[in-house]
Amino acid sequence: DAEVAPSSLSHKARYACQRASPLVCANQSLAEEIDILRRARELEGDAVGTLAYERAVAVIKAYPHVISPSRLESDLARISGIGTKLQVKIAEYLKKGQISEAREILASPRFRSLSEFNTIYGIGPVTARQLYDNGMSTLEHLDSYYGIRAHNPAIEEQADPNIIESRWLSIKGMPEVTIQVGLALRRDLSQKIPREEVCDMHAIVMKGLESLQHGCVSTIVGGYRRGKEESNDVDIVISHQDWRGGGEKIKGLCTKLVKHLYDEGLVTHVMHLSSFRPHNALRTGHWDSLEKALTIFRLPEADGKSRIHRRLDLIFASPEAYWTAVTGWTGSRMFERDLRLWAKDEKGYKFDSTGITRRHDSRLFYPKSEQEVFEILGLEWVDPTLRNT
Ligand code: TTP
Ligand code: MN
Ligand code: MN
Ligand code: MN
Repeated sequence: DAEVAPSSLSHKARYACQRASPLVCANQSLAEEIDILRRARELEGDAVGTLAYERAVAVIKAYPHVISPSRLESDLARISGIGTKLQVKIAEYLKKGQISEAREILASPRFRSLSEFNTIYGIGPVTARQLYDNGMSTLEHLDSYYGIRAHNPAIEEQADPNIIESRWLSIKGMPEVTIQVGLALRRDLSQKIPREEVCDMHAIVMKGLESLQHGCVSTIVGGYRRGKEESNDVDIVISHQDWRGGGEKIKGLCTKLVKHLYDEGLVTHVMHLSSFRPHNALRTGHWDSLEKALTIFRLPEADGKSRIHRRLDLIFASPEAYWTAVTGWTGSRMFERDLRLWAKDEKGYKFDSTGITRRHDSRLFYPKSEQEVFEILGLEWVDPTLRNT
């Protein structure tokens, strides 16, 4: 057996946040085959089917033994999330090394187009289907529909700093501008980011931040923190070391940092910028919101060679929300979903990136570490590298 999970985390536990899910699991190719079935449902907008297959993949990702026909029958089939339909598919995989439905999906022109469209920043499943249903099937079709020329400096580069404000406004609430940028930069943005470059980006962002506000703290979250060798973007959660009064030092810093990085030529596009949201009913009196910027970033030229555009997400949290933000942005998506479900259904807490609230008395919790987040929620510690559910 490949991976040995810490003994306290049972692979049979009901919630993904109670299980150990390594980056590469004992049945990796089976998990990937079933993920194709999930992808097809997701692209077609079948929410129930998507979740069912997502849960199935999650159970397999936490299953510590190589699955054999006898294990399937005697053990795996008894785990909730693996229904009869899925058992048939797994049995087929064990016999033939593939699932025929997955092969059919991969060969389908509609699936291919929707998949390809969905790789573009700004194009989700709904837009992908609309475009396909309007007769478009290739990225070149999208280029002409969205007015992307082979070379489009206005979108590829942002040379004039004076238009940054209007560009921010134009991108906010205008999904088609995001898609134009996504299409124009697709050759860059489709390339994965190695860990070393993630660290270089993090270091340069923090250097800029230090020049604006001394004493900030940060954690690189997302897939990088879960141990992925290559990431699709860089996610950084930022706060301030001062537990008292640190919130004031963080407020408004997101916009300041983005402007600073833009002036330095590091941030080239701002796809989304949000500051404080109105407080939520359960968390009055508490600075409960996160400031967030979704940007495109490019490292400075090195040895006369220009670097490629990368996606960079910056999340600012008040000190009391720092560890819930780190937990909430580490992922995976399924892990986060089950964390919220577990907190709500099993513990009577509301958990999200902005904090933890006990429902019956609205008490707020301010965890001082990520371990404390798990303790408050009554969960065993799960290392970030075991959250690849
Ligand atoms: P992503 O950056 O989308 O995904 P990832 O880092 O797991 O993998 P990669 O970037 O390599 O594809 O999201 C990171 C985490 O942040 C994810 O667990 C969910 C969370 N998240 C939010 O809470 N809100 C958001 O709006 C987004 C986009 C992500
Ligand atoms: Mn680093
Ligand atoms: Mn990410
Ligand atoms: Mn991200």
